[in-house]
Amino acid sequence: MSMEADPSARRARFVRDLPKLELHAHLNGSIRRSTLLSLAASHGIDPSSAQILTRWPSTLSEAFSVFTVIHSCVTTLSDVERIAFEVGEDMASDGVVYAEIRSTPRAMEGGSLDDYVRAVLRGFGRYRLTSGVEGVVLRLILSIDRAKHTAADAQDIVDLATAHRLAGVVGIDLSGDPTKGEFLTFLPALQRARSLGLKITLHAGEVANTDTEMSAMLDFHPDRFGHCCFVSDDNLKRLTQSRVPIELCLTSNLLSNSVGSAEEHHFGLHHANGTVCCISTDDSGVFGSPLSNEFALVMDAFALDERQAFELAKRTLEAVFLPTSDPGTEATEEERRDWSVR
Ligand code: 6MZ
Repeated sequence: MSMEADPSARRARFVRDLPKLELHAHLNGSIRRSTLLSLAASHGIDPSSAQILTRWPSTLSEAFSVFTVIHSCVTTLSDVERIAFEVGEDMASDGVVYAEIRSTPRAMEGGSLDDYVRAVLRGFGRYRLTSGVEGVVLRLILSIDRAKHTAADAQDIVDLATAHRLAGVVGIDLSGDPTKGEFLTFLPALQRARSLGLKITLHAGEVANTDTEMSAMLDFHPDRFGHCCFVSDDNLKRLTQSRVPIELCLTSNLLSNSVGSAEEHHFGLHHANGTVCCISTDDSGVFGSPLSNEFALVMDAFALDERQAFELAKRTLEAVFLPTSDPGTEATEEERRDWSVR
């Protein structure tokens, strides 16, 4: 049977070749499995102790214990640079043409938060230098961790994002364990980020009983939302009216048990309502599903044909955080060098 005659091979090829935009991927959650194994070995960590290699997470809290293992393996700036470089390689080989990768700055061995951001950008730049003209365009979003950061930490992250805008930082994300922390703690930092011209995306409604928080998030009106699995009817109405694009991560939601089946995923609802739906991976290293596979899943579950899938990928462009005007010329020498490699 030829490649084109075999429907599953044709589907696999189509979703691989489709020019895709990835707008919701956490750097450490996107770690290549072989890299995680080798870093774990070099730290004398047995990865199977957290069951990371024996099965995929089956709850959100299990996914968070996997992040703890990853963070205990990724401990140096060169590890961070390596992951950023490899994420570029992996996304490009999956047919991703543009990606906004997010990461939570962490102080690590011999390095400040600023060094962390530089390490990620160095990894992106090194990827760009080796990839030639065909590669993925990479941008960075800095994450505030709602479970671990204070209001003052969040302000520091906004400062960092501002300092590195010319080198490719485009926005701020609020993420972390959704059962911990309060959105309102971070509101002043998010408001300041907005006033400084940074775009903002918020993880929202990832767990049940978060309606009050969702209302406050809708009042804030971010540039994008992530997940929105649990939203009351009233907030759903507001969400649709707001026209805020939503980053949707089907496999992540399915494995985390937030959604019962692909067919029941709220993608169907939002797509039918005309909301910009940004199909994303969340954590391809943790949930094991590259973006091409997420598109295949959506096409199968919602009977989308190739043209509709193409439209879906194309509409994601409306939600990117790239600045609409020139980033400006007030760059330091170092920033100009960083910028010139991508
Ligand atoms: C909320 C998540 C997440 O930042 O160290 N993260 N936050 N919900 C999710 N759904 C599954 N997936 C990942 O990448 C890992 C960090 O991203 C956030 C968590 O804070 C996690 O520790 P970085 O690169």
